[in-house]
Amino acid sequence: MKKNNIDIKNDTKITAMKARYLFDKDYMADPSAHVFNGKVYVYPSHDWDSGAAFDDDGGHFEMKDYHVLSIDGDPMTGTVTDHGVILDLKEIPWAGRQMWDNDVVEKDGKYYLIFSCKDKNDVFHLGVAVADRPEGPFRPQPDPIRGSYSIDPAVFKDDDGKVYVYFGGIWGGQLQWYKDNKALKNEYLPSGKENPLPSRVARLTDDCLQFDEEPKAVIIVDEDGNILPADSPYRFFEASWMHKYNGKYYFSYSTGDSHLLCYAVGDNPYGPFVYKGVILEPVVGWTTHHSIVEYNGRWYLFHHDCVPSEGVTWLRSLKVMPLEYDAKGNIITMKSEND
Ligand code: FUB
Repeated sequence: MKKNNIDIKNDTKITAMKARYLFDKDYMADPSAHVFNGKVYVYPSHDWDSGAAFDDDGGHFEMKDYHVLSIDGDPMTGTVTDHGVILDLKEIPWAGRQMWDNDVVEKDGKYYLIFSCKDKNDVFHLGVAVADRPEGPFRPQPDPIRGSYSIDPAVFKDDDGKVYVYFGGIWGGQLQWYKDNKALKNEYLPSGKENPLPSRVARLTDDCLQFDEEPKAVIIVDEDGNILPADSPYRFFEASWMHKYNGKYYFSYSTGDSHLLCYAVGDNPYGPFVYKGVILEPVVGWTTHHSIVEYNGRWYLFHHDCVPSEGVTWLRSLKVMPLEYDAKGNIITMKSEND
């Protein structure tokens, strides 16, 4: 049987996995989790009810600051601490509005928060803010990363110390405004059997403040080497993440309008990545977004849903659940269950 995208999905067994709501005192989303100094830190977006109307470009996500959470011990049971505001829109010289997803990497004892935000002309870029501790406070750079565009940065430090940022998101994330890293006169969103818009990856400079190279396309192929087409429900939309398992590079992402978290596996940080399957079935709410982290020999999927806000898609709540692999290194497909 030809292993096309649909077959891969239809063959899949779905495991219901109990998830924990991490923080019930506030709405937060897009969790980027990392272990720093033996503790899990979670860098989310900070949702609030701004009154902005819902639209297809995410105008209702009008976030204006970032917090960081830390967890004492096991993510499923440990006490969660909110360390408060680590960066405010008002402190970023170039920013206009909408502080969307962010992520943090540690390099040579400093912590670099890479974040997506619109400039004063309503164009998304990636910015950097630097701290001496994972809890911040983070000091923003005066300008965005040169040549950066779109949203959802995920930072990955490889075993050799090199740092890569994966980024991009279509529709409200503006990825369709660019081709070959240049702004288009007219935006273009591929459809049907055309190649889809890919996520991008670029190595960062040693000081983690700029791209060290032109961003490259993150190509996802099926097991026959064919690029997943634009009309595939498993194609990239936004929310890139990278982790390494048994020496392989696992690129995971949200499929946006088909509401899945999927993954693909490659042999190096640039890919190509071979599509492997669905990590998480759709959650309540339009967006789904995640990170994957190992803590004390166990793996966890951080994500969000809108159950506590009763489906208000711009008021999301953070969740965590165990993530498991089979003997071949495939991630077990899950459904997020509440207590
Ligand atoms: O939080 C705003 C946007 O919603 C993120 O950038 C996307 O990934 C989606 O989760």
